Amino acid sequence: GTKDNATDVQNPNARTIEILQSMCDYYTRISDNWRTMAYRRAITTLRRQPVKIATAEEAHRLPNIGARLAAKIEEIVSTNRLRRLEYAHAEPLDRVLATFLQIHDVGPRRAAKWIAQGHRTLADLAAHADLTANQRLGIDHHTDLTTRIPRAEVTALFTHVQRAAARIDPAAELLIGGSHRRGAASSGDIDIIITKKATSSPADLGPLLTALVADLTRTGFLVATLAAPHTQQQQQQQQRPGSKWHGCCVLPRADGGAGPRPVWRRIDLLLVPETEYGAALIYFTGNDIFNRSMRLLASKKGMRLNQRGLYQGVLRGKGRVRVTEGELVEGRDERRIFALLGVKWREPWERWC
Ligand code: DCP
Ligand code: MG
Ligand code: MN
Repeated sequence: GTKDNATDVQNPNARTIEILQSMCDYYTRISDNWRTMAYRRAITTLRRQPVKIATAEEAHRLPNIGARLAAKIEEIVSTNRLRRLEYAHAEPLDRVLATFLQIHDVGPRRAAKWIAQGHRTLADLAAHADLTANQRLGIDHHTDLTTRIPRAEVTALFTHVQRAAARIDPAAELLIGGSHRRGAASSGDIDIIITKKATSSPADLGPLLTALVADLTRTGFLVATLAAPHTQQQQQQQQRPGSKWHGCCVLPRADGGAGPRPVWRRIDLLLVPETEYGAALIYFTGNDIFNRSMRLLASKKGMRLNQRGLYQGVLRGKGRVRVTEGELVEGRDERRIFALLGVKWREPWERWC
């Protein structure tokens, strides 16, 4: 989806970024990873420019923008459109694929299979396809779940969860991660990191999660569960206790019922023990490309970074395949992990790439 498409409208290059992002989304859909990365890098560069970039020459002088992308930027600024994007959108199956890929729990293979079976609309799928419960939920609430959440609503949803958690356990500490922590004007979902002093495993936060989900469900805040820890599927996939709850929520109405129907929002509750808090903050703040570059850096230095910590003494064999797990160097402190990797601290809003 349009993951980082949260550029401030005030940005002098907002329109150019919007069109390049649509082009990038198209390349993501057709699995052209090379072009996807090139567009993402160019968008990150443009987002940082304090002035409008209007000509190919200006664009080409900037980092990570090649000659062809520079020409496209000039085309966008001078014509307010991009012909290549219009060709892409004219491919009828591309639109179908784009729609199917928006459904929760649907990947490129599932979507391609439905297209091969002749399905072309969400209504086709709802009526004739074999759907999991989550896929059906994603289709039934498609409009809501593909609407971005304004920053102020993310904050309001968070406040509601935070108050409920405090009533259950005053020692619980909650924080909004994801695109919101990176300063996005709007988010695709709300990612809430939950921790507590003196915890060393997600299991230590299990009782709090159970009570919190029960309370938020009873009060009508949580309206659907997509995945919960300790489901059979999660137990098959991970050896350690589950640490994530995925579902949907709605903002309670101040007027207690009147007014427009509230929009369903995607919410993730992430259980993080204190011992892993710094590493989890890095991971759940993202973005995904920033995470990838941090992990690569760690591996180049003979270390390993994941959402639980930074490890050293990792032995790698042929093709950088890991032979030993290594020992934990740091998990708690976000800044220390940056320092140990030898990278300058970057504020969350500086982590768009
Ligand atoms: N993440 C990752 N790799 C993935 C998925 C997620 O590194 N394949 C990390 C980085 C993300 C964070 O988890 O920033 C939260 O994931 P989201 O899918 O919620 O993404 P964002 O919050 O960044 O964007 P959005 O506004 O679309 O939710
Ligand atoms: Mg998110
Ligand atoms: Mn999320």
